[in-house]
Amino acid sequence: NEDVEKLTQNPANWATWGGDYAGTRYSKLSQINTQNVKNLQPAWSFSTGVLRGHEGGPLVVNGVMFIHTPFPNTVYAIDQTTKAVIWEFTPTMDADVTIPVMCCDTVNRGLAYGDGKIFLQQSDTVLTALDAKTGKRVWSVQNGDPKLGMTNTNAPLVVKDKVLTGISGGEFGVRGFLAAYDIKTGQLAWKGYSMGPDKDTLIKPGKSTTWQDGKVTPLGPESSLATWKGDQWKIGGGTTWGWYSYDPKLNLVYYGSGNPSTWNPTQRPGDNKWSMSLWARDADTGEVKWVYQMTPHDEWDYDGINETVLVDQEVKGKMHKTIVHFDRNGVGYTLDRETGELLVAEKFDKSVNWLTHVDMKTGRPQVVPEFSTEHNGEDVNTVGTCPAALGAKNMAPVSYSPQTGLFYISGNHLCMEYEPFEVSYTAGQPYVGATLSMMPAGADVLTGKKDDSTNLGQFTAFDAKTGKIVWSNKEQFSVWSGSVATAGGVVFYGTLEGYLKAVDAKTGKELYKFKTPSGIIGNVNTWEFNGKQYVGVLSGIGGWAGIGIAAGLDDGSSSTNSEGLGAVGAYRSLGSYTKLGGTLTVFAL
Ligand code: PQQ
Repeated sequence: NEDVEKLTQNPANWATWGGDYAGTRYSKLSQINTQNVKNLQPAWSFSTGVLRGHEGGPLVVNGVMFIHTPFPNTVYAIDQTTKAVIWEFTPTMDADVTIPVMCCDTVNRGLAYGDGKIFLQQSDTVLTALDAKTGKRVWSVQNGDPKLGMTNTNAPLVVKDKVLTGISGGEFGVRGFLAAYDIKTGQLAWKGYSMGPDKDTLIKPGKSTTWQDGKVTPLGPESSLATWKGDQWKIGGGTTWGWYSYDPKLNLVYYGSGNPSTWNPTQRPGDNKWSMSLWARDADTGEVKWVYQMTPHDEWDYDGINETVLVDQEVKGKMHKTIVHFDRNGVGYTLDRETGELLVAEKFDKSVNWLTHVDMKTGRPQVVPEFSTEHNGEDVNTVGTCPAALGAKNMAPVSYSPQTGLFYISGNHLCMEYEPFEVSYTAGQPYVGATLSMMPAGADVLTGKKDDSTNLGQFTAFDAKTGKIVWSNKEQFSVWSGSVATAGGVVFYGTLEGYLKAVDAKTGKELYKFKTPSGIIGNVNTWEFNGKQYVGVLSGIGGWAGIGIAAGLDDGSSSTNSEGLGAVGAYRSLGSYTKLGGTLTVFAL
């Protein structure tokens, strides 16, 4: 979409979740720099009136700010001069049908702008287009059925004359897809499923490719069906609840698909393609250009949905249009985004132990049998697997600075116990099939050597050209907030205790911190208004890591409490640092 592209080229705006179509989360603004960031002050704040986990971040388009809340998904347009609400919109949704099928808090990752409209992907799967000037609904379309376990948490993305959205529900046996709707009418233009027959996945045998035998190889017919038993693919997961990026020159959209359902691997023999995969699809037709599966036959819930960042880099002496992806499974992948050639695959946290390495020829992880939950079997507790199910990194998007050539990763540092059990499918009911608990990794990020560290997270700078960690700062809790890198040489991120932090992009040195009213799981965004650079973030504890506080699950019993799919026990002490509450805090010099 030319309008969106133009808006994102002007750093006064923050017009897409990633700041640009490439998802770099880099701002050319430099008024706030490494020297003066210590003088940063909160400029104003705004309470959203909602208590649960606040993901995503403010959009700023031509001076107007748009913010959103978790369920009930209220949208506010705010005048930055008066700080007055220009309009607000709250959709009508059935809480009793929607909230019970949201796996990991009632989060929403944000809005999209395009064609004079704000696109809101509601929790109940309804996709709504609002007039950006008035907040009046232009159209709505039903994207899924909550009665079948479908919900939505993702931010949409406007590409050309379409708006892209996905689906959540991997813990309910939902079959994932990416859908494109017409921005004017809401009519479905195409829908590409993560699994099933080629006519559903929009894979063109002989033309769509994958990485195999050390080369880009055309896919044969029915490449997904062959990797499932019977018709299990119909409830196979591979949902698409993360972030989508777009390369206007190649006209390709990129994203990742999530875990295969159920979490019990013994019940679903085969590679379960194309769950856990990176996808490149034609923006006009949805046809698959290439697809690459990172974690075949998942045994740990390492959803492959994390963001894809599109930057051009020299790898092994050759320039490539690359796609960079830091997966839940602990591996940072660099591929050629035009061809799908696998270039680099290295761990971005060396405590990761479920694989020795990725075989660059087959593209497959070399699994350590000790940590194979299938090898150990149903009703057997596999202990000491790192990372934990919530990954070496969860959904909080990375940032990239062209000044340093580095990626900045919001990371987790936990291991887990995982016990799969037999589960049967009932539409609309949880289809998890594993009991989990999670604990600190107790190992060094840079070496993987065991130590007595208790930190649950870190913020890491990584070189995706070489696959090397450059620096890493320990954090007491997981970093569940998306970062932003700026031309001022500063990188900003939030912490679960609620600090907004600024660090030096080159060294990681902490330059500033401020405690916001609640834990931060939102993305830090930056923009300019009346000649001044602002930094803004939503705080409001929740998400999977904060589910104990957000949903009030903690009964205070044992430190390995498996409630909240293992998160309650691991993050128990978070309650001593932060409490519920949604607030936007805006900072300036
Ligand atoms: N959501 C969060 C969060 O917002 O903190 C964390 C997770 C989700 C996960 O770790 C998941 O595995 C997950 N899985 C699905 C799915 O499989 O459909 C959906 C979601 C979601 O929509 O929030 C999460």
